[in-house]
Amino acid sequence: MELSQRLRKYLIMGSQNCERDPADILKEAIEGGITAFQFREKGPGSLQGEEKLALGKRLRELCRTHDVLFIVNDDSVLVDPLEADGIHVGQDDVDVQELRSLFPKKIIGLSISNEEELKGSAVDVVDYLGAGPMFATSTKVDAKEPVGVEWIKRVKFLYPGIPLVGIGGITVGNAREVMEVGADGVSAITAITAAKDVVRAVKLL
Ligand code: TZP
Ligand code: MG
Repeated sequence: MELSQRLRKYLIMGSQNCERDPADILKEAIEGGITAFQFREKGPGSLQGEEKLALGKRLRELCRTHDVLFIVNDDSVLVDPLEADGIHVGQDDVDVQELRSLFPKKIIGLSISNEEELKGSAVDVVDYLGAGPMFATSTKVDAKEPVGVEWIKRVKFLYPGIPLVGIGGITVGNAREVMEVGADGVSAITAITAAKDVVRAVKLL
């Protein structure tokens, strides 16, 4: 399957986003039909060191068993131990060219929030882009201003060949808008992790 299709329903999550066992949430999200998962153990309340690795291994195994893409957020040290399919970074993280030389064959994803970031990024070495925040979000402490779905159109126009997912404030209610302007997928944290019925939320997405 093409990467653009595998990124269609993309859950991002760490234990700090969960009020119950992250593995249970991931299992339900897989049952609901996510196609990709990003292990983003980051920010206030997140696990570190051995505990982070141990949780990553549990979640990795679930993804392997169900053939869901497993991407690790911004932690190149975990890519090999977790046998991740790839790594996702933001603008303030490791440079993507450096990442590409470290991981010639892994999937590399990069977040881009505006034209300046896009122009300053080595888009040619990455496999997909994450554009956002689409809408207001309180999940990421240092999230930038919402850019809206226009940003999806703009990135698709400039880089029609690269798989693109929307991120930030995406819900069951607005995911359609993001897809309709040309995104290949939607990624979400809260819309899935905080859903009363995770299976149903993923299906509705
Ligand atoms: N990057 C930009 S916004 C965001 C990240 C990781 C948080 C998205 O979380 P939510 O709960 O889906 O708005
Ligand atoms: Mg960052």
